[in-house]
Amino acid sequence: MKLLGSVTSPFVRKVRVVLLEKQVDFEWITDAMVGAAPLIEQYNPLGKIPALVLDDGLTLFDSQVITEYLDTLSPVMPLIPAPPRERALVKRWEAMVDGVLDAGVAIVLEKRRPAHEQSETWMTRQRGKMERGLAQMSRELGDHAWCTGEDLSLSDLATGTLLFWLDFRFSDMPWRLQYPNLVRLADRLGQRRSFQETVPTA
Ligand SMILES: N[C@@H](CCC(=O)N[C@@H](CS)C(=O)NCC(=O)O)C(=O)O
Repeated sequence: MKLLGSVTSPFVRKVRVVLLEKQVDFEWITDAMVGAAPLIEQYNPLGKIPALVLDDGLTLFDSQVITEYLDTLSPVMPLIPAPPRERALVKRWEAMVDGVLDAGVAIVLEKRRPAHEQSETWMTRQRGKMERGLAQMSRELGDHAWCTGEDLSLSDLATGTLLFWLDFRFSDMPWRLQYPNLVRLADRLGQRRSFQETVPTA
């Protein structure tokens, strides 16, 4: 299978981390967003990375569909539990992380527009989503070792990609001062090979 993505996308990093944790082999195509008619558009009509192209030609997107598919592929390191409530809690957490990322990516893109076209009001609205999402994650994590349930799951891997992406793109966001429990989680995740091998570069 082939993964189309970039080194800086947090959604792509989440999928790469899952691929490494699940020990699934893949070919990595990093220039999928380059050029006037980027390769990704041939695979995902929405033109968004990541996309996972299976060996039979079927292309999977978005990242939540891909992570769920990968978890069913291999029994190594189960990431989404089977019981309905536990499963929903993990999927809900992943949605919360991705929502914060959507807001963050929207701000990054807005800041790339000419200054006179940028909307402060709109960026403030996106920033509110990020701040409320992080606060909720920290509240729900509390003193637990992992975000949902007793074991490491997709919730934790997704949260790790978010937190490290904030360091990368939102270094002014004081999450490390505000949420010591998220820092502890990030410190533990950062020791995993899956995170060490997927560090974004500018
Ligand atoms: N919900 C999507 C979000 C993916 C996404 O927003 N990817 C960004 C890069 S971080 C992208 O490809 N943006 C290009 C665009 O929106 O045209 C997912 O989870 O895969």
